Amino acid sequence: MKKTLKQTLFKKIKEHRPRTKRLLEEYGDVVVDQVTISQIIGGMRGLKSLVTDISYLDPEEGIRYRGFTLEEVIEGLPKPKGADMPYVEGLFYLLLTGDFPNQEEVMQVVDEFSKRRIVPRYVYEVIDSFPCCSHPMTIFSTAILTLSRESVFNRQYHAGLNKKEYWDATYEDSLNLLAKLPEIASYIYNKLYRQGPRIQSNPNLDMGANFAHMMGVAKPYDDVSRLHFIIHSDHESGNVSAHTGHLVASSLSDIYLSISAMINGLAGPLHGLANQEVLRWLHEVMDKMDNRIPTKEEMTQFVWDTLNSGQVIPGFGHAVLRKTDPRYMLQREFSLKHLPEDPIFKYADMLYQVVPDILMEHGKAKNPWPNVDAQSGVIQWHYGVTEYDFYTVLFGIGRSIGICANVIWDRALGYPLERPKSITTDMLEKIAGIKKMVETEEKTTL
Ligand code: AMX
Repeated sequence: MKKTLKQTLFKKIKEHRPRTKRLLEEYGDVVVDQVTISQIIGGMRGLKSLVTDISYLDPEEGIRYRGFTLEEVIEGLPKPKGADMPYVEGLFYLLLTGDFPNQEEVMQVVDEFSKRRIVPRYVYEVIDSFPCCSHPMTIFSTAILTLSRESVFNRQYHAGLNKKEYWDATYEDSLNLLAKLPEIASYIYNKLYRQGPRIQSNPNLDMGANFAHMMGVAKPYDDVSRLHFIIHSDHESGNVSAHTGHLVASSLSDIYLSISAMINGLAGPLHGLANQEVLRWLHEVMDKMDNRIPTKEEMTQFVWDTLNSGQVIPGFGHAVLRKTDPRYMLQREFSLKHLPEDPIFKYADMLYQVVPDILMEHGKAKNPWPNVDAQSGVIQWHYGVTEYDFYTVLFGIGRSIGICANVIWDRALGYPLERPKSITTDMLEKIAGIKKMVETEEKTTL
C-alpha cells in the first residue's frame, strides 16, 4: 500500500526538523541582512526576514515552487485524462512534500478533497444573509471565518495538544477548508450573478473540473481553473496575503481565521484586487472608444491620462519582480492559443506593447512589466465569467492552497509568534543624526 500524503509529509517533517534546530541552536547569531531607514519606512522591501521552503521568488526569473519553474510544475504533475492542465490536488502534494506525486498518490488526494467538500448549511445561510452590493471577497472571507467552529486544531488545542502535533491538526483543518472553497466560491457566484438554482458538486470530478461544473461553464474552463489555481497558489512569504496568513496563524489562530485574514489582504487593489481593476480600466477605455480597438497612440494617451490623474496602471509593476511575470506569460500563451481574436485580449495585448515604455518614461515604477493580474481576468471574461468583481475570489482559492501548505510547515517546524520590533520617528531621526542638525539650525536662525 502506497503511503498517504500525510505519512509522506510526516517523514519529510521529521527529516527537516533537525535542520531548523541546528540553524537556531548553533548559528542563531549569524547575520543575514541589515535594515535601512528606507526599508523601515518603505514597507520592509527586500528585507530578508522570513523563511519558507514552499516557494522562492527570484526578481529576475520569477516564482519557483519547491525549486521548480511553473513550466516544470505543469509538465511534471499528473493530469486528468484529456486535460492540458494538471490536478490542483497534485500541486498541493508537491507544495507540501517537494515531490511530484504519481497517479495513485494524486488520486488519494483527489479522494480526500472529495470526501471533505460538503459545506455546512449555516455557511450558506450566512452567505444568503449578506446585503446586496457586498463585495464577493467580503462574503468569501466571512464564509471562511464562519467555518472556524469546525476547527480540529481548536478542539484538540483546548483538550491539551502537544506542540509537536500542531501540524497534524492544522493539516486536517487545511484539507477540510481547501476542499470546500470551490463549493463556497461557486455558491457566492451563482447567488450574486446567476440567481438560478445552485449546481450541485460532482464528487467524481477533480477540484478544477468540479469548480467549472459548479460555475456552469463548459470546457476548457476546467483547465482554465486548474491553471488559475496553480499559478496563483504561492509567491513566497512576504506578499500581503501570504504574510498575513502566516502572521495570524503564528498566534495559533486556526486555519479558518488565518485564511479569512489573508483573503482580506488579497482584497486590496495593490494586491489581488488588481485583476478586477485591470478589467474595469480596460472597460473604461472600451467605452470611450465605442468598443473600437484603439490605435497605439490612443492607448498611449489613455495610459498617460491615468498616470497624470495620480492613479496606478493596474496589472503592471511588482514589489519584488524585475521582469515580466512568468505567470503573465503562461496566461498570455494560453490566450494566444485559445482566444487570440477576443477583443479584450487585443486590448490587454496592446497594453503589454505600450505600458512598459510609458512607465519607464514616467520614471517611478521600479518594474514596468506586467504582473499576473494583467492577463487573468481576460481569460475569465472570454469564458463568460464577466463579473470582474469576482476575479479576486478565484485568486483567493489558489492562494489558500499555498498558505495552508505554509502554515502546516510553520507549525511542524515550531515557528514562534511573529513579533518584530517597532521604533518611533524620534528614534529614527536620532539614528540618522537629524535631530541634532535641526536643533543647530533653529539656534542659528534665532
Ligand atoms: N502604475 C503607476 N505607478 C506605479 C506602478 C504602476 N503600475 N507601479 C509602481 N508605481 C509607482 C508607485 O506607486 C511608486 O510611486 P510613489 O513613489 O509615488 O509612491 C513608485 O512607482 C515606486 O514603486 P515600486 O517600488 O516600483 O513598487 P512598489 O513595490 O511600491 O509597489 C505594486 C508594487 C505592485 C503595488 C505597484 O507596482 C502597483 O501599484 N502596481 C499596480 C497594481 C497592481 O498591479 N498590483 C498587483 C501586483 C501583483 C499582485 O500582488 N497580485
